[in-house]
Amino acid sequence: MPLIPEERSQSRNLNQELILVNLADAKKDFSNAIKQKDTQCIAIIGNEGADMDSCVSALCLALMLREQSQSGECVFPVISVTREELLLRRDITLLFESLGIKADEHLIFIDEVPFKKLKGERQLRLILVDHNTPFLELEAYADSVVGVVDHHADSNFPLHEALINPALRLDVIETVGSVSSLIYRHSLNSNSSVIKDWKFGALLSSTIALDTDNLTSSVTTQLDSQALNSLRELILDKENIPSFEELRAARRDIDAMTPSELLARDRKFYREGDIIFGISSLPTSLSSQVLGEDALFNSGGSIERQLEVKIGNFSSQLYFVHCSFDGENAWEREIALCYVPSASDLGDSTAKFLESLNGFQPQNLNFSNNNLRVHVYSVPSNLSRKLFSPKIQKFLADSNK
Ligand SMILES: [Mn+2]
Repeated sequence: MPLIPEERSQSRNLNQELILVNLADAKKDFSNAIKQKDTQCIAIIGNEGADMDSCVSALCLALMLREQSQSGECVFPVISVTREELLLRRDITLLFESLGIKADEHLIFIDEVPFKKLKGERQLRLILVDHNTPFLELEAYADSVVGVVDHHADSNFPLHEALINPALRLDVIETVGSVSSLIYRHSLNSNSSVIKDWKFGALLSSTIALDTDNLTSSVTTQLDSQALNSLRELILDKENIPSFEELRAARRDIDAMTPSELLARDRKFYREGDIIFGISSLPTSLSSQVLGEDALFNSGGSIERQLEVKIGNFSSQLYFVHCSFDGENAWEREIALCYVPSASDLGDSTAKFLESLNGFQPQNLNFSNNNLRVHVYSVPSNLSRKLFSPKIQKFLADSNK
């Protein structure tokens, strides 16, 4: 059903339209499939941070898998945030705009997918990209996960086996700089026609460049280099594709964002036992931005009404803000710990734990009132969020014992 009929695809200019036509078809097929009871709805979805890797990998993989889907199956990509939240990711909006990808015509957002209904009708299948355990919002649909393509540590999350078409079975977790490189490799063996569209190359190459800092970052692997170099050949003569520098600047562009947009922009939630904690990332220093007059925390919208940061039915008990920025001489990082002081001892014990960590220097930026306490630390510059969050998870797991 979702296969592009032969006549139609030939009547169009393959190099111009294929990605846009197929994304629009995916959206239409999705709208029909969710109204029926007998169609398997196979959602390809990135992680909740909805960075470019998550969004682009979901789009490109879905486009390829659609060509291999059978009747009774509807494969579609899902942007893992709302339409409003996507606007806060200016690297992605810049890239999509330059390629003619429009929210209304081409994209399906997480809040448009009736997950509960689809699960109830046993129609739901999830293929996770750029993560391999369903994030909090999708926790209730864990038993619908049928596939993963990822580069994070393998959580050995069990895949549901009641699939479907063997062509759609994917269980790929490899340490590479970008999931988009894995998607590129998949395209080499896929006979897919969408890869003939230069926009496919533009999407994946932009993402790999950002994820690997143009192949200079330590996460870069041979596959990333090979993928980026080959993909760039496909788009050599194309104009209007934003450059690596433009995309990187757009990624860091937080101009005119409100405090709560800043926090929402790249937020993730984690669960450890009964405890839920959130982490936001900022491309700026807390020291310069925060706890001053235009404060992120003590302004009216203070850390989203004193830490009642909610996702669905959950409310997070601890909240971290992870900051990465160009310091005076080098790349620097800071972490703020925020919590409601009266709620439990958890915040205080977490503060003690952070102080015990190597390289955590408490800063004189702490903020406290009856409703909110904030501790700020300067931390080692190599402490990415990916490295930091497991430390917190382990600490919380140990304190649960
Ligand atoms: Mn990624």
